[in-house]
Amino acid sequence: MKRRTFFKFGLTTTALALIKSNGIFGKSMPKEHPKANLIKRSNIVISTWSHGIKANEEAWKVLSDGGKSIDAVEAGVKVTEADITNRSVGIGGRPDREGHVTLDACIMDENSKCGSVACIEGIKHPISVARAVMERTPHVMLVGEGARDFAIEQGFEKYKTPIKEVKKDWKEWKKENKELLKKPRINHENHDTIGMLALDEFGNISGSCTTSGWAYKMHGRVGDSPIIGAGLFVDNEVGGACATGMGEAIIRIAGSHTVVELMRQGKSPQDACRLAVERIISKHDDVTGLQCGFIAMDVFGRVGSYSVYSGFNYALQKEDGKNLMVDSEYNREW
Ligand code: SD4
Repeated sequence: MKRRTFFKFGLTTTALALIKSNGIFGKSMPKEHPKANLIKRSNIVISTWSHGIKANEEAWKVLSDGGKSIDAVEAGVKVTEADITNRSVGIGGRPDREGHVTLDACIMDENSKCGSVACIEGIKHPISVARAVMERTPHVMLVGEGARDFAIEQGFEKYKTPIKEVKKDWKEWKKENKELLKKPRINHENHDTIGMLALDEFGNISGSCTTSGWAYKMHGRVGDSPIIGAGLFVDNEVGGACATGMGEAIIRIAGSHTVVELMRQGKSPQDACRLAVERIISKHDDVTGLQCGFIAMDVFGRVGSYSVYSGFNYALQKEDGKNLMVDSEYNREW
């Protein structure tokens, strides 16, 4: 081979290898699912409650551009976190009893890598901080001041909370609820946590979950949403699940992990969600007013959902271009 030809060939091969390992823009190339030949190769995104519609739209942009599910689930729920009219997720969220808006979030990718922040205050995008915990630290979970310090050090945007309207509501609430810790009624009007699952064209599933938690909770309370296995769980060999509703009940059965393990045993996403809800019911003497719901997706692109009470719904976007609300099946009426 002539020196010039060799040089050209060598350069091209090196460039190709670099693009293959790092992508054109320095990002790593998405890996295909190990069972890619068995999996329906289409994009799907689902997310809890009607705020999921807008979140899905953003996630869909990433997926339809050939992006990875982990990028889609982060971009999607950031829309909800930034919506100051939302009272149960992100910067517009309601505070705890002491007036602090403490946020919980977690994220999990197709390689079972995960990151989480709990009880973080004054940061606009907890989900991105959770991702940074996953990618830039040796840990999985950071909480409270430590999570906030990390976020600031990493350059994440701060945001002063509670916002004015929320502070006013909290003051009113405080006047009337000096001792009582009221359980909120969770439905599609007051919304709740956003949990999102996405399947990308490489056959890989990722998930995200973010919330301001139980309105007027005790200071320091952490719900299920930032707990891997409770509010969110993904195993790319099987599928993923997210939870919404009363976090204490979801943690008691490691809810999302339970749903994924039921799918591993061969249950459909729908049956897996139903069985997890039935397990929650079986662990409580009285489930009056206790709303919990799950959404699930398997690697074959099948989805399902189930809740204790009626009124739970989720947003579903598939390849046909429609982004629709779907009413969940449930165990009982309110
Ligand atoms: C949590 N599942 O923190 C979340 C949302 C919530 O009342 O608080 N719902 O438990």
